[in-house]
Amino acid sequence: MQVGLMALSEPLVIPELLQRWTVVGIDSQGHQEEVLAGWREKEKNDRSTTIGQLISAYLEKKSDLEDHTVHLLFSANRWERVPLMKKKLEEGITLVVDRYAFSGAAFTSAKPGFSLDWCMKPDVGLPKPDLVMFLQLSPAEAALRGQFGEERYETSAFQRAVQQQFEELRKDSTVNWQVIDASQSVDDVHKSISSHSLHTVSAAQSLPLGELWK
Ligand code: 2DT
Repeated sequence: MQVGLMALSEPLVIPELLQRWTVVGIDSQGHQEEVLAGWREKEKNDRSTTIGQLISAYLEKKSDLEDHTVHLLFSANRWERVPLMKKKLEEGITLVVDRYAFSGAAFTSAKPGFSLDWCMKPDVGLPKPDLVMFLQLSPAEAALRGQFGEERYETSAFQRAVQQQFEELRKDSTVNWQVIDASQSVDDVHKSISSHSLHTVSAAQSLPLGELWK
């Protein structure tokens, strides 16, 4: 089976991959983007699921949700996509998944009163990525990038707390974590992502789909 599943912080376009695979990205709001023959379009405002709409309004600060509730909604939003993800994987399609369960665990556990263990539980058993690429950028550098500060969670103090939780998650050797230095040039970041991806996609061809955190 051709299985490649990756989580990273931005959707990925790799010309070498496009020649051979459709890349489907599903982000935290259930937005889906398909990459076909080198052409890509992101429907930024596509709110394709009811749960996705609730999450979107919360992130844009148009509504408030209790912290446990929003955590479970994020997870439910992933689970509602699992049948589609499995179908695509069985068709030999490589999935590129933006953020995925790792952001779920890291962001909520950065809030007061939440343990990492509790935060991981709802996502146990999701399709397991063959590779997780973590694009590392200091919160100070991230703050200099465009539009930072508009959405919920975009404060440097909270981002630092989230980064610490990611460091905890990365200690889990059952997941193939690769840290990419995102302060490099766009070209170098691309080269690094490309080489990790191509290697993983080829290695994953003969492997069965795993279950996350099980
Ligand atoms: P995007 O930029 O990927 O839309 O994320 N988040 C994300 C959570 O708190 N829990 C989750 O499960 C996921 C996937 C990270 C927008 C923000 O939502 C946070 C930033």
